[in-house]
Amino acid sequence: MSNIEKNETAHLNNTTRLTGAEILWATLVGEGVHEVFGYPGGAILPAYDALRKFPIRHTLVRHEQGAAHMADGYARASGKVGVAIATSGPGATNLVTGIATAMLDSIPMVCITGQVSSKVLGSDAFQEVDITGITMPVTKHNFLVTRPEDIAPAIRAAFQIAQSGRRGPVLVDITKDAQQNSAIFDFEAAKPKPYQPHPMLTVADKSLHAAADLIRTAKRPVILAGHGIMQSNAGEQVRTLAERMQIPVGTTLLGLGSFPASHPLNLGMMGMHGESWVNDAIQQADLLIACGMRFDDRVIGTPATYAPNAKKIHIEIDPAEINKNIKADVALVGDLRQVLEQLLPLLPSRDGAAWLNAIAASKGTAAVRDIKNLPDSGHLYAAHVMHDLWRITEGRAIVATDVGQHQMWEAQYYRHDYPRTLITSGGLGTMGFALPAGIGAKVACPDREVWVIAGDGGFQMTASELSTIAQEKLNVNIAIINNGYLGMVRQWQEFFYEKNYESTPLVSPDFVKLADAHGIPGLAVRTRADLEAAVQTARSHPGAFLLNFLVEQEDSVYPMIPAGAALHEMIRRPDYPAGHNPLLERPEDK
Ligand SMILES: Cc1cc2nc3c(=O)[nH]c(=O)nc-3n(C[C@H](O)[C@H](O)[C@H](O)COP(=O)(O)OP(=O)(O)OC[C@H]3O[C@@H](n4cnc5c(N)ncnc54)[C@H](O)[C@@H]3O)c2cc1C
Ligand SMILES: Cc1ncc(C[n+]2csc(CCOP(=O)(O)OP(=O)(O)O)c2C)c(N)n1
Ligand SMILES: [Mg+2]
Repeated sequence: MSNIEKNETAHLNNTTRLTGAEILWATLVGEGVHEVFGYPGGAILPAYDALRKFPIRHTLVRHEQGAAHMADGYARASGKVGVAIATSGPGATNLVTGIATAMLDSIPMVCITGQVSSKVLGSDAFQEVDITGITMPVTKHNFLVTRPEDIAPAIRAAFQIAQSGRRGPVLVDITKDAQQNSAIFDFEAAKPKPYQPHPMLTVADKSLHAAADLIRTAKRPVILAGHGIMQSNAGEQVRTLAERMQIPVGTTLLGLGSFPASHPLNLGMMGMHGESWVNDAIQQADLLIACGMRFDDRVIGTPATYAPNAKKIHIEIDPAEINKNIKADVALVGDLRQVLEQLLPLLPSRDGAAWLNAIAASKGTAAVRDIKNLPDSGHLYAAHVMHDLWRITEGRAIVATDVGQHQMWEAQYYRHDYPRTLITSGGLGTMGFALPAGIGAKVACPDREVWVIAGDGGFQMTASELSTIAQEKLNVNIAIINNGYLGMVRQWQEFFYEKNYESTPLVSPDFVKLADAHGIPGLAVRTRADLEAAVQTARSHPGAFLLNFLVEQEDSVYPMIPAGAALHEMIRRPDYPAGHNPLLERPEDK
């Protein structure tokens, strides 16, 4: 029996008797949730029935994977917890890819699934799956709730777990009878005990001083700027460290934006498709200061040959990351911002000119290899698109990318000066991520310009979410980098499988017509000359707009470290015969 009427939640107090379904929404409201992404079904229907009574905007997705990626994109753009909702069975399993995507990148997210009634649990009831079992390895934690009185404590614990320490996704599976039955709702009483960091998460003075000694005496130090900088809100502290000690900074893919791209100390992205001079600097360094990054294999190449002469200081919140991929000489386990606040007073300023000059000299011709500077030969290169999009949007857009070559070109040519402006699946590399993640980002930041950049392959994995954009009337701009291939796989086939382009050429629908079928206008762009006008048309259109960029089909992402090679063993863009060098600069690019 419900005690609340439509949209009347103000009178809820700690002795109100509510249905479990109402408790669910009331708890979410109490946690500050105003937007959720979901898809209904039988086992979650009591919750949907109660939704109209609460001040929560529900975005109806077209596939539950979309709900998870939207919640993820919402979290990455805002720093808040994203919420996704699905029914039992197939609804819940459709979330799994999105949950794993969030897990690998430590994104705070709460997924709520309906479950069959507690009395039939374990009987292979209609649409029953053991979703807590299935998601155990890809969640930070999960709950199965069978009683209405347990809903508020589980949801509140889920929010605390998702946001504390190393962030991540949490799933709460709630049986249908728990949603239907009633209990006293007491938001305050459901509060979890204060988060207790692991005892290891206090930095010992000894290790702080050891780190300070290494930094003071290093001749060739490099800061490795990772995703943890944004999660710890430590951009300012990292910048102080870099500027005061004149230490160059390389960033990971997920660290892009954590340290301004235009800052003179920023070298650019490291790793498999990073800049050669960044990787060379790391290989020659005598000290690496890892700030909230986890030495992913895309970043280190072969561990045995990684930065052989460097001592490593690893500042990291999760003790499990210490010595996992790379041995740390000094481990500072804790929140990055707090650790740096303790470390900075121990560090006087330092002159880094010799090392900075050496790195600048090492750039050589690599710095002008940019294909963004290709003369207009009538061909359109993906790098043109990224570079011009960056220029036209003044680097201020939130960009959600998919996975593949276009993702790497975006990382190389869209220069991120601001945190939380790049939303991309790094760890799992989930194709189909961009469109729903971009939708989530737009819902989180309605006043920001949002661009979805997807490949022709990945876009088709979640293209059904165009309907969500139409229904929700969201102003999201979409750029499809259409190369007619599963490009990143084709590139690997070109380099390592003797150009056997098995199953990578891709026939796609006419994306402009596809958008049109959803009431979304669009344009095809074939030349760089048409690029700017098309982008401006998209930007000035009040609603969503799709641009289908028909780019050079067999271009590859350079440089590239082949999997398993050392960081300095990069494959470089091939030289071109005299007179055909496409690396010439156009005056307007300078
Ligand atoms: C096709 C493809 C190509 C790729 N190529 C590259 C490449 O060339 N270069 C590259 O860099 N990446 C590349 N990646 C991405 C790569 O796989 C990893 O996702 C990325 O390197 C991880 O970056 P990270 O370690 O900064 O972030 P995360 O994986 O998110 O790790 C962040 C770390 O910071 C810690 N942390 C979190 N919060 C805090 C806090 N408050 N205080 C302290 N520590 C904290 C976490 O525990 C974690 O260990 C590629 C991905 C794809 C799909
Ligand atoms: C769900 C999923 N399936 C397969 C892959 C493997 N994969 C990585 S990149 C890629 C090709 C992507 O093609 P497209 O979306 O056209 O982007 P492009 O590389 O051409 O820019 C594939 C198949 C993946 N990352 N994710
Ligand atoms: Mg493609």
